[in-house]
Amino acid sequence: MRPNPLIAGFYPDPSVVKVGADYYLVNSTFEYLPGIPVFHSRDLVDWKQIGHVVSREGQLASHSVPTLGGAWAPTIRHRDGVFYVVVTDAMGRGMLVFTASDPAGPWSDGIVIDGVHGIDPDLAWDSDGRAYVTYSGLDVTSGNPPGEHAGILQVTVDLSTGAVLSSPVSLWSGTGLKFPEAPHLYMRGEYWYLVIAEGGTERGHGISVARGLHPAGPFESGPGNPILSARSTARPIQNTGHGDLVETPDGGWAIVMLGMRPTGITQAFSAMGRETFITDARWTDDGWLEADPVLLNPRAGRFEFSDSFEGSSLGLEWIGVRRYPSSFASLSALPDHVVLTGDGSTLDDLRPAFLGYRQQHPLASVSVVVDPGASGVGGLAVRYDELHHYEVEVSGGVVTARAAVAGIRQEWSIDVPCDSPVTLGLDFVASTGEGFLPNLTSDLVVLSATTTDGSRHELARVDGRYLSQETAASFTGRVIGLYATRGEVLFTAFRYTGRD
Ligand code: 6LW
Repeated sequence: MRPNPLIAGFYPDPSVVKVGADYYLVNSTFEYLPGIPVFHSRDLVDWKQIGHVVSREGQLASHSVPTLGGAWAPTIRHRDGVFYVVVTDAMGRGMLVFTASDPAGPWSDGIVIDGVHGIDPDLAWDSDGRAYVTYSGLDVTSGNPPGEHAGILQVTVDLSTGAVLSSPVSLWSGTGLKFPEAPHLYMRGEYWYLVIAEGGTERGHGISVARGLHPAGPFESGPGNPILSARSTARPIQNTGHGDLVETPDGGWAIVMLGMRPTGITQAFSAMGRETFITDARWTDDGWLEADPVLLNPRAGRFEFSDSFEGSSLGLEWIGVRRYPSSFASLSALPDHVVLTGDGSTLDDLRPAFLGYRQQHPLASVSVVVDPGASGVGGLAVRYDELHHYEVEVSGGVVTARAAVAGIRQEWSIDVPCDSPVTLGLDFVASTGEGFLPNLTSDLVVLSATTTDGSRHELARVDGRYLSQETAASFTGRVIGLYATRGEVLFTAFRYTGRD
C-alpha cells in the first residue's frame, strides 16, 4: 500500500501526469509565492519537488489577491514535448495557460484564456489536436463574491493565443450534489470519461464519473456514483475529492486527490488543511471506473528538516505571502544566516516579511535561533491567514508570545538578556492539558523561548483548533515561518521535526 498522505501538508487540488516512466504533480498555492510546486516521482511513492510554475513577478497577480484568491486548482498535461499547466488565478488574472519544455522550469509568463470565467480548468486534446478546456462554472475571477454555479462547462481554445474558439457548452455536472468541480477528461478505448468532484470541498466531498463518445458529450452517468467519498464514514481521511486519474508503473490505475486529516469526534479540526492522498482505481468489465476507499498510511519514523542557510539560495520549500522571499530575505548578508528585513508590516497584514515552511505532521517541533539586534523585531510564527496566527517574537530584550484569532488577541511577555540571540520554539503536542478534552479537539501549540544560558521559558499553550481549515475557513493550511516586522533580524539553525 502506498503512503497516505502522499504529500503531507498544505498541498491541495493535486493534478498528475505520466510522461514515459516519469510522473509530475502540481498543487494549488493561493496567495503564496513562489506558486504551484512541481513534484517528480518515478514510482508514485517518493516525490521530490523540482521547481515551481510561478517563480517571477507578473505570472500571477498574487501580490494583491485577497485571502482565498491566487492559484486555484492547476491541471498538468503533456503533449508533443510541451508541458501545460492550466489554472485559475482567482480574483487575479483569471484563467491561464502556462507552458514549459522542462517541468522544472522556467515556465512561460502565462496566457489568459480570454473571457472564460470559472475554476478548475482541465486540458484535453481530441484526435484532430483540438484543445478542450473543461472547467467549473463558478466565477471567482472578477473580484466579486462568486455568483450562481453554472455547472461543468467546456470551450475549445487556441492554446497559442488563449483565444476561445467556441461558446461555453454545458456538460454532465454530477449527480446533483453541490459544487460540481475539478473536471478531468480522459480517453480510454472508445469512450471519453469525465471525472468530476461534487459535494463541496468539505466533509461531503466526492468523485463521480460519466462517459460519452465525444469529449463534448453527451455523457452518461456511471452506475456507482460517487465512486469515491469519505462522507458519513469514520475514516481518518475525510473530505476526499478533487482527483486526477493516472496509470501506475505496473499498468494499474490510481486516483491522486485532496483530503484532510481532522482530529476530533463530532467537531473536528484539520491543522494541515487539504493535503495530497492517493488510492487505487480500476476499470470494471463493462468499462466503468471504480476506486478504493482512501486509507491512512503515514510514512514511518520521524521526519526532520533543518536549514542553516549556508547556500546562496533558499530551498524550494520556502514560501512567502504575496511576496517572493527574495524581496525581504537575504542569504548573502551574513554567512549561515538568513536576514529578514521588516518594513513595518505585521502578520495581520497582507504582505508580511514571512518566510514560510508548511507544517506536515500533526505532532511537530520547530525551533530557530533569532537575533533582532538593537532595533529589530521578529520571530517564529504559525500562520493560517492574516486573521489566524500564533507567534513568539523577540525585540529589545523582551520575548512576546501572541495568539490572534478572528480579531481576538492575547499576549504573554517575558524579559530576556538583550544582547544575545534567543532560540524560539513552537511545539505541536497532543491536547491533553488541563481544560482540554483529550484528543477530542485539535493539538496544543506551545510557544517558548530558550536563552543562551539554556533556560527554557514556556510563554503560552494555545488550543490549535483555531488554526485549522474548519475554523480559519481559508483554503490553505498551516505554514510555519520566520518573520521580521522591523529592522534586520538574523535567523539561523531552523529545525523542524515531525511525526504522524
Ligand atoms: C478548488 C475546488 C476545490 O478550485 O476548492 O476542493 C477550490 N475543491 O475544486 C480551491 O482549492
